[in-house]
Amino acid sequence: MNIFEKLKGALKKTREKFRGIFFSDNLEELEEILLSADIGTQLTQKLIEECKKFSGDKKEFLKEKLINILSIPYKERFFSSPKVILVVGVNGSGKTTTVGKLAYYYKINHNDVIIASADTYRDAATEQLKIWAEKINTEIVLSQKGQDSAAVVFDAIQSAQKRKKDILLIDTAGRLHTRKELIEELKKIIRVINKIKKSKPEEIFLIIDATVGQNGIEQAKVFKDEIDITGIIITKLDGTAKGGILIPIAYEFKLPICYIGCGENIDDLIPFSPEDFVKAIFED
Ligand SMILES: Nc1nc2c(ncn2[C@@H]2O[C@H](COP(=O)(O)OP(=O)(O)OP(=O)(O)O)[C@@H](O)[C@H]2O)c(=O)[nH]1
Ligand SMILES: [Mg+2]
Repeated sequence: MNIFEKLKGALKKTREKFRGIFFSDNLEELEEILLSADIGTQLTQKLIEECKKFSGDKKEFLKEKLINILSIPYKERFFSSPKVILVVGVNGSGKTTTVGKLAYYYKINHNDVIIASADTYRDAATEQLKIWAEKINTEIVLSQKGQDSAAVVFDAIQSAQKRKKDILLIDTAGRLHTRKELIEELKKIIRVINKIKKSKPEEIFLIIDATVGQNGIEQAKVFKDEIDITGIIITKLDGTAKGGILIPIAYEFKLPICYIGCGENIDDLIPFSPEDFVKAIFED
């Protein structure tokens, strides 16, 4: 199956929400469709106002608008080897699974990858990541419950430097007593990265579970306000009708969507393309 077919398959339920657009030129109906497709009130109003002023094919106009909204410029950064990629997000959003999939993706693209488990809060967090490492056949820096996560990251960078790895992928905790505590812990990890690497991490990916719908916007806000997020990965697009949520997220936060997760298998990660995404939700 090619990537586009896979994307279309994952977006099956989301596509159904947008389908009505084919059959309507009526602005009120279009407004209803956009609202029901998780575009949000504010952005829907804006799009409808713009549609009103446009005299040509409104569907084509909307398609172009959505592609523009999703086309946030993304520039990969590189400071020094190993490239450090920190994966953050609330509990259950799909961080550990995404670290596994990313490690596989980078590996098949000819990078020497090491992964580290800096989730020292949840029982068996390290074991879960170890299973992925075994599947991918990649090295892993393990941790123990209760250990200082920043210390784990310090060791992981040293280890990755010593072994001349291209990429260090770091899984972090999602479950702490409060959201504030979680952010403070992540800031501490970032300070340690700055100290040993003498630069920021190259990437901080925020993982958002598409099934939470509008709540994803709230999550993006909390993290973006506090942490230098470089990109978003939306998970669990398969099986949800709420895939439209990535449109207001990109619009509001101007953060690039880098990958989408569309299943629980190792290769269920698709590099994000605004054109393909919009084509997949609009086309039959
Ligand atoms: N269908 C589907 N399930 C996914 C996807 N990504 C993750 N999951 C599932 O979501 C659940 C939570 O995933 P984890 O990777 O453990 O999430 P996490 O953010 O690491 O969770 P915590 O460490 O507890 O914060 C697991 O059952 C995963 O298999 C996806 O893209 N599609
Ligand atoms: Mg996890």
